[in-house]
Amino acid sequence: MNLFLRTIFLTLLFDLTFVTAWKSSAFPSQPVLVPQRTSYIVHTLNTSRPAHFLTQNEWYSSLIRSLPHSNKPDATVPKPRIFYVYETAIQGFAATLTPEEAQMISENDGVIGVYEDVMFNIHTTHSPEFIGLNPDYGIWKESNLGDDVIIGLLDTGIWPESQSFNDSGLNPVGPRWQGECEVGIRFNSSMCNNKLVGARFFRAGAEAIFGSQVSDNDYLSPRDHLGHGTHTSSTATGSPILGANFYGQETGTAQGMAPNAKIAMYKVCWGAIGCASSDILAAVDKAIEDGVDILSLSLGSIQMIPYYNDAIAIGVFAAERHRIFVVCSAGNSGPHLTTVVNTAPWITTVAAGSIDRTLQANLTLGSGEVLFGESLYFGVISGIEMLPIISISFCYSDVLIASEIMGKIVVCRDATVSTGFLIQAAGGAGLVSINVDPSLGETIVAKRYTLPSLSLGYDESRKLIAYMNSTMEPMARLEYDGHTVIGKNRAPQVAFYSSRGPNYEMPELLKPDILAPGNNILAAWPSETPVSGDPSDPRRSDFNIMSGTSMACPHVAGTAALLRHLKPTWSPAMIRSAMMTTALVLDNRDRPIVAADNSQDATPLAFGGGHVYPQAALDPGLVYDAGFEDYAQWLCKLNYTSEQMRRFVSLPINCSHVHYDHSWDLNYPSFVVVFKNQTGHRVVRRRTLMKVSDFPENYTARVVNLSAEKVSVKVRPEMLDFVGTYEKRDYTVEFKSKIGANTTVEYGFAYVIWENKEHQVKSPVVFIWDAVSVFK
Ligand SMILES: *[C@@H]1O[C@H](CO)[C@@H](O)[C@H](O)[C@H]1NC(C)=O
Ligand SMILES: *[C@@H]1O[C@H](CO)[C@@H](O)[C@H](O)[C@H]1NC(C)=O
Ligand SMILES: *[C@@H]1O[C@H](CO)[C@@H](O)[C@H](O)[C@H]1NC(C)=O
Ligand SMILES: *[C@@H]1O[C@H](CO)[C@@H](O)[C@H](O)[C@H]1NC(C)=O
Ligand SMILES: *[C@@H]1O[C@H](CO)[C@@H](O)[C@H](O)[C@H]1NC(C)=O
Ligand SMILES: *[C@@H]1O[C@H](CO)[C@@H](O)[C@H](O)[C@H]1NC(C)=O
Ligand SMILES: *[C@@H]1O[C@H](CO)[C@@H](O)[C@H](O)[C@H]1NC(C)=O
Ligand SMILES: *[C@@H]1O[C@H](CO)[C@@H](O)[C@H](O)[C@H]1NC(C)=O
Ligand SMILES: *[C@@H]1O[C@H](CO)[C@@H](O)[C@H](O)[C@H]1NC(C)=O
Ligand SMILES: *[C@@H]1O[C@H](CO)[C@@H](O)[C@H](O)[C@H]1NC(C)=O
Ligand SMILES: CC(=O)N[C@H]1CO[C@H](CO)[C@@H](O)[C@@H]1O
Repeated sequence: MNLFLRTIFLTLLFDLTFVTAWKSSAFPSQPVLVPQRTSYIVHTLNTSRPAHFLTQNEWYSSLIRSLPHSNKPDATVPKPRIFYVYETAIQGFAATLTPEEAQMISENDGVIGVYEDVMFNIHTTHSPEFIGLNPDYGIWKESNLGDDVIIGLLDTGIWPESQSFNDSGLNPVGPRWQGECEVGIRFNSSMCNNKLVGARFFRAGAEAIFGSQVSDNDYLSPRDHLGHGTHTSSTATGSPILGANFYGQETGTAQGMAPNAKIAMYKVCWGAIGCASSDILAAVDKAIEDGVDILSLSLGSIQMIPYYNDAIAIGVFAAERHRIFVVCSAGNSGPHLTTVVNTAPWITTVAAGSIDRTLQANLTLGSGEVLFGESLYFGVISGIEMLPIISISFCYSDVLIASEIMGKIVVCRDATVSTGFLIQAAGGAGLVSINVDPSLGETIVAKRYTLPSLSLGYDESRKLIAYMNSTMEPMARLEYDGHTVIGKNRAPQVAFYSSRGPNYEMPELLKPDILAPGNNILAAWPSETPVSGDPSDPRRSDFNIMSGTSMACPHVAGTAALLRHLKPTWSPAMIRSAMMTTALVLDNRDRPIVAADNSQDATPLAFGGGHVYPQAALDPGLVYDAGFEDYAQWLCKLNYTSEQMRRFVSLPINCSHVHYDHSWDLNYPSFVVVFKNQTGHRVVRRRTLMKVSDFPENYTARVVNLSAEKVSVKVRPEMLDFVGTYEKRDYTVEFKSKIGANTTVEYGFAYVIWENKEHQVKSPVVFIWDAVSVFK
């Protein structure tokens, strides 16, 4: 993977159905928003405050006053210029500044970082049972469904009237909770309850950049207009609702992963604008103070930002130090390599997989052949007669000629919801969206078209094209009865759009960490928001089906809530380790999980440890722990200067004093080994295991060497005996390349497994042969 490709593949990390809609400027009623001003987050070291300032605020105001033109009246610069003061996640403030002013501020003593405010984007019920949760036994029952754990979500807000946030039967929140239910448009304190315990909104950062456009098409309050935050919150913690469905599909009980856990919503994302990093940081700052246990962020940057310039990575590092489990979506820029974002080791990074449910629809061809697709269209279309079918590569408005498509089924590549509107308006009878890009494979992102429609994967699309080639008068019939089919497909599969490793910032840290359900997920939806997100769509529903790593992230947040409740002493790293080492690498057919884009076995670069399996995570046997000291040493290993180190660690750290030999590595539950060109290149890694089971246990090491002809792997010692709980043991693994590297980058894979009769503690290993130093 070369570096040039990397930048091209960065796309919006948003629900895909919205992404495609946006790309084709589907919503003419929503103007393209143009930034009006620049603003910056100024990171200070509070111990360096000059003595004559009594408070941080005095010092910050004086920094602004010291700017050359700060006293000149300038109507375009808002007053006051400082719009946030940060006290918990970092020390510092956010202010409207020109780039030149930001540069001047950065030269002051005690200012350790100045980060331009950048926009992040949101990455867009059956799933609990699919991942092995059952109300009658196991982790759900034992954990009291996550009672008393508070999950903070940074998102687009929440629709408090949804039955998913009904607090019937829940205990009041404990006194340690300091959160608030902020008042705003259509939102007041009565809307919080024993389920939704806090709701705040942060818009000063977005307003500093975009002005009052922030409130266009959105509520100036924690209320959700876009729908994304309502969907993710109910996925993490929604109360059970019998018979939840989206126009008859996915009928069943909808409930979140931790149905008794409590929610705190921090609205930081605004309409078409996105989420300003200064607002996200302000929310993290508050969430730490409020007392959340878990932070779930289904959003990310559209650029790769080094950790030392990433205000979010720096801010959530403080959250981790408060023992908050931080989980983020990996991004929707797959299947290309080196696209994963949110990769700091104190963040758990989640990839998206499919579930074993298809929203089945058939396309019967004139030849009698039946093609299988999926549909979210909810009207009755079965029994319609055979209709002529016409193919129009990309269905842009200028090529849709009414006289040509009237009464016909129109075949389009990668159709959007608005394409559907155009076809409908021109008198088309139906829509078949095809995929002719093999790299997108068989993942079907069901879209909310308004006319009879279905979408086909790559293989079925090829068959349709061949049929249409073979006859002068192609005919077809859409058939669809509104039922979902369970267990028909191999699942999970890694969704094509799920972002992949290697980790650009630090290739020797495997990201993403874990896979969770993210494709075609049913969850709560604001009852006043159009189901397709398009303002001209008249359809409304209390539930909706969405896809993206955004939907995968809250599944892991909910799982963490169950673990936090049952294992209150476990650190965030222990919780992550438990999930990663017990994750599944086989699917519902007991075959290796495949990647939907090429139907090949998926690798740890796509799914980290594998598919999350909460029941097993409760009893992992052994865990890899890590904390502040480990992460600080790891930052040293990135060769950060002491200036850059101070952004994470307020005490001065001189990295050349940090002792580590060549085998030093972060105590992470996975391995990435980068080999340079010479044959026989040898790399040794050290890890420390901690026993969390109650009884003395011995473990033996086993290596699954999928690349055995290219690498030899030796674990020392081969056996470990543990007696007391929380006892620790060290081991090393030697990896030796049997081949030299070539000019292209190559990959190999293995698993290091510690096991006995009761437990299996499995770590994925990725080998990268990189002769040309594509990776740092
Ligand atoms: C500086 O900030 C830290 C938290 O980062 C806090 O514990 C400490 O009390 C602050 N010191 C001063 C002088 O404000
Ligand atoms: C919450 O659920 C309970 C039990 O299902 C029901 O009786 C009650 O009306 C619901 N509350 C609201 C506000 O809808
Ligand atoms: C909050 O709003 C609801 C609905 O508009 C209203 O019934 C309720 O009285 C309000 N509560 C407060 C505390 O203002
Ligand atoms: C359809 O026909 C065209 C031209 O005859 C040919 O190039 C193409 O390969 C055919 N496609 C399929 C899928 O058969
Ligand atoms: C689709 O085709 C399959 C196999 O022929 C059939 O079992 C199923 O009932 C069909 N579904 C609909 C909605 O017609
Ligand atoms: C850090 O510097 C050392 C010594 O110059 C070098 O071997 C190592 O590869 C560097 N690490 C990174 C992540 O750049
Ligand atoms: C860090 O330690 C090294 C070796 O002890 C020393 O040479 C260097 O000057 C120190 N750097 C700083 C910034 O203190
Ligand atoms: C590895 O390859 C690079 C680039 O081809 C070359 O400059 C370097 O000398 C090689 N190193 C070894 C040890 O072969
Ligand atoms: C572990 O192995 C040691 C010998 O190395 C043995 O004495 C001990 O009984 C074993 N413990 C368990 C729990 O099997
Ligand atoms: C490099 O190419 C040679 C010859 O094609 C092959 O034998 C070797 O395995 C390749 N190296 C890697 C790392 O795959
Ligand atoms: C998958 C694979 O190649 N496994 C091999 C790993 O190495 C052992 C012996 O070292 C072989 O027995 C396996 O077949």
